[in-house]
Amino acid sequence: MSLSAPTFPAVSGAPFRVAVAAACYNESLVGALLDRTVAALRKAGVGAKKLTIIRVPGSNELPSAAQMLAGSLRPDVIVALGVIIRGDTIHYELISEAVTHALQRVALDSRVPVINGVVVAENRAQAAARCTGRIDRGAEFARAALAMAALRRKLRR
Ligand code: RBF
Repeated sequence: MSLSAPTFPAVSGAPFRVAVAAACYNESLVGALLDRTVAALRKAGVGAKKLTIIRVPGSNELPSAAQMLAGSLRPDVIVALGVIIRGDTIHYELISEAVTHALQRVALDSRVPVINGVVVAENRAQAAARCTGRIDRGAEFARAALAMAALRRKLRR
């Protein structure tokens, strides 16, 4: 994962409905990631009533949750948050790859952008740097979400 955060213009979140699905596995890390994502969305203007947050057991459940959210709420964008740590699972590669592909599939099938906010890390320290440390992945995911929500609104037929 790159350390250089993408730079794109700030987008106001005021017009958008945003749904966030967050895994409970590695709770302290995902909880911090969720707090940072929500803080950045709110700071960008997403109203409290336009923000839906649901929790699922682990990252493996994020694609189904995203699919359900896309079908029921029809939000402008979905953010899927999780933390997968190599040492914690022998099927680390399998889960992270499967989740990545499935989130993309949900986005393409539902036409609702899905932000892949699953932090995949070699170890707990690396994951902590991205969720609670100086690398603010939460804010990055929030910015990506609003950029995609704005793009969808602009180009949607
Ligand atoms: N879920 C995560 O979000 N991150 C993990 O690092 C993680 N490690 C797991 C390790 C093992 C051995 C197992 C069985 C599950 C793990 N899960 C993890 C949970 C997984 O995403 C899912 O919730 C369960 O497999 C139930 O489908």
